[in-house]
Amino acid sequence: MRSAELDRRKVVRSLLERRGALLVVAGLGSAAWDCTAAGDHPLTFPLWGAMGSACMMGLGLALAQPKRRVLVVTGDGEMLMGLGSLATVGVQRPANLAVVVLDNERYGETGMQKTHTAYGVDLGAIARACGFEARIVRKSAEIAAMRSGVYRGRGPLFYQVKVTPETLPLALPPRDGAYLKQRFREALLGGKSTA
Ligand SMILES: Cc1ncc(C[n+]2csc(CCOP(=O)(O)OP(=O)(O)O)c2C)c(N)n1
Ligand SMILES: [Mg+2]
Repeated sequence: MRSAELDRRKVVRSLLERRGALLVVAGLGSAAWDCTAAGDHPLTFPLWGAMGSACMMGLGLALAQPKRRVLVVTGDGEMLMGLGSLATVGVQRPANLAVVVLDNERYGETGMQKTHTAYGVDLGAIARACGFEARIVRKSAEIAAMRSGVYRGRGPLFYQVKVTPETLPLALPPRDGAYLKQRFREALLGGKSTA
């Protein structure tokens, strides 16, 4: 039987309100729509593709910007496609990186096919074995502790959030990848061309 589930839009909204200087990488599909539903923001980089690479994008940013907090918000399917990235993050150990996986146990974006987490693959245990501090989040009361980890905790942190498998209204970020990159770059670096 499925355990308690959270509303993914509420979870992401709670994580992104009063976000300050937080840098966000959003995995493709629903996770990116959730971030946009919480408010389109120049310091969010939504991936429109590149399934499996959200965590690696977050790692690159965290290493390049060690004074900034970096949050990767992605889906279980996206994370499953990039499992090797957890091992690489575990080797680099960026203290400023948190990964939040919105685990609906489905490939929601493509028709709700079950993912491996529906069959018991334990993403948190994989992350822990790679060197993350990993937590599972099932209740609203646990969101505040996750938020404080994201903004202040010692990374690398991994949160697997059990969310309801539901199809929600689309909230699409800008579609132009070059524009998104430039917008993010300018918001982060203030117009400078290099870090
Ligand atoms: C390499 C690749 N394979 C498949 C897809 C199609 N695709 C896009 S989103 C998605 C499902 C994502 O599932 P998940 O990350 O769990 O997000 P959810 O919608 O469930 O929140 C898939 C299979 C893709 N875009 N790229
Ligand atoms: Mg999913």
